[in-house]
Amino acid sequence: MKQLDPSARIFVAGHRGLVGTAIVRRLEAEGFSNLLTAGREELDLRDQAAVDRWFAQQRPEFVFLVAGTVGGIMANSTRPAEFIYDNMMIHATVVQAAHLTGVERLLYLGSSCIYPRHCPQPIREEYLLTGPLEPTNESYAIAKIAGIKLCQAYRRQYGCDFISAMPTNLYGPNDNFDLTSSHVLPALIRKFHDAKELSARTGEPAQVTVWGTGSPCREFLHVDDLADACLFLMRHYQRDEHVNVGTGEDLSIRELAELIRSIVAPQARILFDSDKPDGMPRKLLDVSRLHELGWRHSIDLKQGIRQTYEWFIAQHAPAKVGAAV
Ligand code: GFB
Repeated sequence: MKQLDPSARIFVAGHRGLVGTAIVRRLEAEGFSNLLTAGREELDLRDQAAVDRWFAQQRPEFVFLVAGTVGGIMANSTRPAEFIYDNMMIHATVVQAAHLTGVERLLYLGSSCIYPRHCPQPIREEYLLTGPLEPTNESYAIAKIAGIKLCQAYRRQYGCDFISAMPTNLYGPNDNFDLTSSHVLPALIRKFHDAKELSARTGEPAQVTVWGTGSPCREFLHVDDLADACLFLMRHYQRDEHVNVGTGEDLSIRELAELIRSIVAPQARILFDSDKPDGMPRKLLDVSRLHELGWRHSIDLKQGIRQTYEWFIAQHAPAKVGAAV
């Protein structure tokens, strides 16, 4: 069997996203020289015929399936049709084309929202499909569950070596900082940064509105740790059960807001808008399967937020680099 060595032909599906950019960065740093990518304008991953043609021409040997329509709680609840259609189609076309062209191994990336809303915590892999889903992201979760089942079905019927990883909430460079569609961590970085800037201009006290009650808990993994885990699993994991990927530690949204405030804008006041949804009360992953395989995360949350804030400033307010961090 072909190994994942630097000459392997590797397709990173979704190479412009938060996860895809981190995987490409990591593969390039390790000297992989045969990376295959395709932008949206070149290849619509929802189009089976186009995806089949692309695979037949490019002949990837390994595939990181990290493409999809993603977003935070508001985007998920207001655009459920896009979340279910785009993701189900993308997963199905890529898995089918990978099977037809004899891809050696494919890693499919899901999400921790696949688990029931009222799961025992921490969440073990076997709790999948044991209860109703969280309504704010049901469409996305159904598509992600279908992706796991696709990989398992192709393994069972055709012997394909397709594996699945379920990451917890992610953050890092190249995240989406748009306040209507982003996840909480980049949203709060932007809100505290903007509040500090506004206060400096107007002399008014800085204040930030956090959605919901602040009581839900979330676990956060830096995307460079996720990329490391994806390579680890691609190299060492060949079973059909999906694997949780996280840190095994969580904090409340209130604590997260206080942590980001301490890094970005220590003077700012925090308000809560309880008209906005809380979503899942808690979704802490049990990561013992991954630990037993021999992988652990290495980027501490505070350090990761600092680094992400530096990236944000360099991208969004380059003139102020150094001054604000
Ligand atoms: O990160 P987030 O949008 O998604 O929200 P989920 C997490 C929590 O942070 C929720 C609160 O309780 C939000 O109400 N929050 C507070 C905020 N302030 C903000 C803010 O300014 N922006 C945002 N976005 N949230 C998503 C799912 O769930 O997680 C997806 O919708 C996916 O399907 C993803 O699984 C990883 O963690 O609630």
